[in-house]
Amino acid sequence: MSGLVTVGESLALVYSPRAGGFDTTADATVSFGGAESNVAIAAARLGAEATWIGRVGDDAFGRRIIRGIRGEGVTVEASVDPVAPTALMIKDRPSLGRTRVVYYRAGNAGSRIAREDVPHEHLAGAQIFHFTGIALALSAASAETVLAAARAAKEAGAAVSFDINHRSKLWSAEEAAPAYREAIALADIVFAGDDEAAIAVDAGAPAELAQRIADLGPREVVIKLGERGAYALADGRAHEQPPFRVEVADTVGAGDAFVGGYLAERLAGLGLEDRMRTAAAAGACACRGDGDWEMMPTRRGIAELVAGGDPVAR
Ligand code: KDG
Repeated sequence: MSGLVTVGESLALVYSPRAGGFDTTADATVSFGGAESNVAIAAARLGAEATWIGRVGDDAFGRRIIRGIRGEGVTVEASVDPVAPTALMIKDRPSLGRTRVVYYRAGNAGSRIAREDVPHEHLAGAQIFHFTGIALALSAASAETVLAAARAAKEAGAAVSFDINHRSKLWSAEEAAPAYREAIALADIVFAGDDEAAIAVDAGAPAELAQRIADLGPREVVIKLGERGAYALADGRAHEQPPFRVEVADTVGAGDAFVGGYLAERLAGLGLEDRMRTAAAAGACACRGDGDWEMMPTRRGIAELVAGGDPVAR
């Protein structure tokens, strides 16, 4: 059915582009977010075939999410929960340069996803199945569903991709660590920030973190280092990716853009250097404006950044 299949919660997003908390600010923009749908959108903008599977409430936010993701060329397989509402995320700026995220998501539709919402025919034909640690954190039902889907996709021949995406507002590092190790052992491709990787394995330099994660099973490990670039270890080969310099408005969603860029190039059959260059460029583009996915680049956006902005030499 699709090159890339992702499963996870997408949630309504209300954010203020101006400095000032929602206790006083009058302006708000309504959109949506969700790590797994962000990755699907990022990959689709780069030409990949992508599917997002999730559960939304029977409400305006749920309909907006479905329409918005479909509008980006992503196939949507969404169940509609008859009882629980779509989750909500609020993002404001208490002061310039500081973003504050608040969730209203406990027990909402996305965390009530169940195995019936991810029938095996939705996974058939996937070359890559992608999920994140957020889906493991939301609820036991969500964790079970996403892990069962990952196993089924793997059995059907897909590569399993896992991004730790630790959310300290959802669970503690101590609670999360064994779940991350279980997901890593199942995955073929793992993405993590260096701080996130250190939750699953002992802290260390990027090369040490990547090796420790690879020792748990995955063949490809990518350590995302934000403004310091990224480090990859794939089939025993290391690659250091310098960052692209951009003016940063908001970093939320940049990690998902990075992952979407990497997976799109992997689906296109490109090698490690190309995957990492596109990933870093996509992540940088996503930082240039507000919204969790709106700034994700097309091929033209990547080409312009690569041509115009030299990676920072360090
Ligand atoms: O990576 C960005 C996403 O995490 C965001 O769009 C929403 O799922 C989300 C979360 O939990 O923060």
